[in-house]
Amino acid sequence: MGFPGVFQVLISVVVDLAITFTSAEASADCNVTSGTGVYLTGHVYASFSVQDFQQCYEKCKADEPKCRSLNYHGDQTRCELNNATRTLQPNDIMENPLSLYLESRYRVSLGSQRSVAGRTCEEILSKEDSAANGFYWLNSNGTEDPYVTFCNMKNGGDSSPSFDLLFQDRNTTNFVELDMSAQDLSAFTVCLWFRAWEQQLVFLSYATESFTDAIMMFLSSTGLFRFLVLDEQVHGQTGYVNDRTWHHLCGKWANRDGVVKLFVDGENKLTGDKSIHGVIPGSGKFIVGQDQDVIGGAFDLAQSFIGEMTHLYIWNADLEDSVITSLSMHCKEYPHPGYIVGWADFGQGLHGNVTRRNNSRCVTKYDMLP
Ligand SMILES: [Ca+2]
Repeated sequence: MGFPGVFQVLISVVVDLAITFTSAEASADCNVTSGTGVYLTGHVYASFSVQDFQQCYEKCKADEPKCRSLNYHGDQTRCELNNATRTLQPNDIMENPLSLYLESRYRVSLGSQRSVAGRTCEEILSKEDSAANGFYWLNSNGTEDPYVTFCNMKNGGDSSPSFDLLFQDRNTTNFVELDMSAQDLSAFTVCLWFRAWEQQLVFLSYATESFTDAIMMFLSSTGLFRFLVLDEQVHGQTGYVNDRTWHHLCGKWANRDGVVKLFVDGENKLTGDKSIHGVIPGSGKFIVGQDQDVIGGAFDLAQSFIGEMTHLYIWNADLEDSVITSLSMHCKEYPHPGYIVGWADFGQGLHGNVTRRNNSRCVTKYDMLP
């Protein structure tokens, strides 16, 4: 092939691109993901001769979303349709001066569908200029099943506060401990998400010198929920929750009116039949997954938590019912401002067979993606 032919092809491609990309948005898309002098190898599902680039482009466009990108080899006027993109397969880009690689401007954005899961939130943010806070498909190590997780894009895709704790078996050695601040509480709200593997679970307990059950939340094997505040108990039937789906649990209390309320999945399932007054002392021991009968110990094996937990937050106020209901809609970090203990605080203090899984798998029915 002589030089005139080469130039003719390049000019033809440039002209075609000028025709194809007329809007600023399309040009930006082209700059990010497409390129001349390169092509994607290993993901071709159709290969055929065409008259020019425009014809190749039309073929791909007609076959979206299966066609996610195309290679146009100007020296052979050959069109190749790919079922993958450079975005997802950056190592499969090859160089050839007379080739042109193009991702469809209508392509499915990274992380928006199971088939185009990203590796990390940061990767999605770097590949998709307009990625907003929300739920995305991820496949962290490229081998496990893709899963949906919340990505905090406003924070640069930093997913370090997004993790689950797995209580792998029922054992008194499995728990997470946190020393509380010296601040006394005349009101609180505690919320968490869990996916239980069995019945009969203690979610948390807070013990101080004067109250071993300053706060305690326990679901018994009969579906009876026991909620203790300042060693006083309110209880009621909430039913079982060991169905291996994620549930939102919130308890709140205020000395002001003495009312104790429990919410499951945003619904008020239990309101105490008595007023509990007093002040919960600070500087006590907060334990996730076990009931303390003395500070930091005397756990009961039959009550140990078994399953997954995430996004436990404590506020020093009794949040409005409507706020709790809205918190139950989406499983994500940073749920409501003003908390005094956040989920990131439970990244340490893990004991026994409690393991950390990065990128929380917790989603609600509203967080599901195609
Ligand atoms: Ca206790």
